[in-house]
Amino acid sequence: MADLKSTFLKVYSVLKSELLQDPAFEFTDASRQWVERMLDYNVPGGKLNRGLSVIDSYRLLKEGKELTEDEIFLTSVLGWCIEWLQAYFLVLDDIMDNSVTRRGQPCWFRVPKVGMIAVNDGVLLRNHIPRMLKNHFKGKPYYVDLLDLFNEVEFQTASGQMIDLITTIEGEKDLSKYALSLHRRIVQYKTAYYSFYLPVACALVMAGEDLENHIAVKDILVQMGVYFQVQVGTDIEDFKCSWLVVKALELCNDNQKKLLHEAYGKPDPENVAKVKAIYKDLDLQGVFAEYESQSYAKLNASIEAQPSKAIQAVLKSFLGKIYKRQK
Ligand code: GPP
Ligand code: MG
Ligand code: MG
Ligand code: MG
Repeated sequence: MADLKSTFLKVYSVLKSELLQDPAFEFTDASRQWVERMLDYNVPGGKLNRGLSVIDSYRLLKEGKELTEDEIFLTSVLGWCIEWLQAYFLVLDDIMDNSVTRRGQPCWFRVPKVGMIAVNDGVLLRNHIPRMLKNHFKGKPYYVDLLDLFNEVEFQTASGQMIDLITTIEGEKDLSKYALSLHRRIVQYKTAYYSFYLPVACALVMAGEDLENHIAVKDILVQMGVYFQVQVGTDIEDFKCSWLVVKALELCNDNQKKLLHEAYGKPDPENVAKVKAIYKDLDLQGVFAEYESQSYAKLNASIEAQPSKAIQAVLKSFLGKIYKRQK
């Protein structure tokens, strides 16, 4: 595993140096240094789960057959394209959310002398993806499918980001606008497609599969992505439409509703504590445990209905990673 990660990181260096010598642009030392620093700051610093899961998924699709060096390299390139996509989203999202830190360091736009140049850096990160795909996949029969896949997923994510942003405005006016269906839509589009579906879709395309034949696989992965967000999202201070607040609004009495409306979205610890106390009174932990086991059972059944054992293995590997507390 540690070995796979170091191989993966070596591919990052290769991709970076190709981008820094892109013949379509005449780099100067200063511009090359800017891009290099920007990439090192924003691309490889996360957990790399999304990128690494392209290689894992492809291996499972090949039913454990040893991958060739070429296959490892190409799946790594696709994995890095996803990491680049994520870097692009996060650089811009941090500006939109006026965030302070990301991955334990200041957000890129807060670094001295960066500021709003970060907007253009986001655009560059996004443009690097088709350049890497062109460098390594042009001429493959599935090249256009890869371009199409990245375009589709980017569109879905930007649309999810939009509903996230406009819902927060509505919610500030009227918390009751937050409902489970809306919450689902936001996390589905904003994160599930690029985080869960995209890595497996990349592996399927590389394995020669037609994505049109795998709509059920997409649905299962998107469901897992939604569940994953439910599991991690809290965001009381940010006025976020999280599963917890939506569920609380559904279950609370009038008095609790009044308290929630007063305290939700306020940054001070007293109000956050009030919201948490209501969550506790409503036994949201128990409600969540119930939701968790139901969704696990449902996903497991959908996975077992998949005709291909190899695809079942890919999906089960994702399921096992996110439902850690399940046996
Ligand atoms: C992060 O959501 C947002 C995205 C991953 C999508 C951004 C899409 C763009 C087109 C810019 P978040 O703000 O809830 O997450 P975090 O807490 O990590 O900032
Ligand atoms: Mg954010
Ligand atoms: Mg955001
Ligand atoms: Mg968040």
